[in-house]
Amino acid sequence: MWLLERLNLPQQAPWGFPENASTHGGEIDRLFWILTWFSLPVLIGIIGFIVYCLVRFRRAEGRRASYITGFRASWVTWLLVAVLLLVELPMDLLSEEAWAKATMKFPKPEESLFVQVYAEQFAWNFRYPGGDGRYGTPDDITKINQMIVPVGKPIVCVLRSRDVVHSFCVPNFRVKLDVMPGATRRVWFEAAKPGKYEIACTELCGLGHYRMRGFVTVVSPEEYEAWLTEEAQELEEYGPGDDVRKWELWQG
Ligand SMILES: [Cu+2]
Repeated sequence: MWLLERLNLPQQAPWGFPENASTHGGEIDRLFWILTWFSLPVLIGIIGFIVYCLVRFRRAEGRRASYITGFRASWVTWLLVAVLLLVELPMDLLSEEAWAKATMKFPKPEESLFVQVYAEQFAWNFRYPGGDGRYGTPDDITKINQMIVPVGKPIVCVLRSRDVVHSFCVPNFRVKLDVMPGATRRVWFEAAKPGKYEIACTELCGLGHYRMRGFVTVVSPEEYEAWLTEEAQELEEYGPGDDVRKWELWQG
């Protein structure tokens, strides 16, 4: 242990998961472990079988390889059994609920905060509806690579891409969704604790892919309201920034 202390390694194991900061992240992690442990005996079985065959049927004097031709009906049965055991059981029975909750069952719109996310080479653009609650009006708040959300409120990200396929990923929230040009896709999360969490593009989207990095700052509801007021005041004082023009172009 003294060596570990001397090395001054990070508190959290670098090979583990990033800290979970969302309400549904725990379920996703559980799912990961279920699938991992489920796959382990399968992996051992397959490798064991390969090793057995390598030894048992190795080259020997006078031994000829046998060739199987044609088709046997029993193969279909074996295939179905394998699919049932290895795909249906882990996917449907064990993981469907957590997966559905994370990707399909969205929170009620009246209880959620909607943030528009526009991906482009190579930045994340965020837009908030502002005081009137409507997009495409002069009080919209726009941000580049910076998202601010209140803790404990469902956040629905409405994702679009301007050019190529990007992928919106916030590892601490266990959120990831591909963003395709021409499609509008949604993903949601609820931050469980305040902090600053990294947003990464997890789809190689061009030469500048590496700098497609942003941050979600999770604050208390009061701080969030204060931020909105501050942004509104800034808008009044200086007018909308250049990036608002981009949003106008994208709206069409
Ligand atoms: Cu990208």
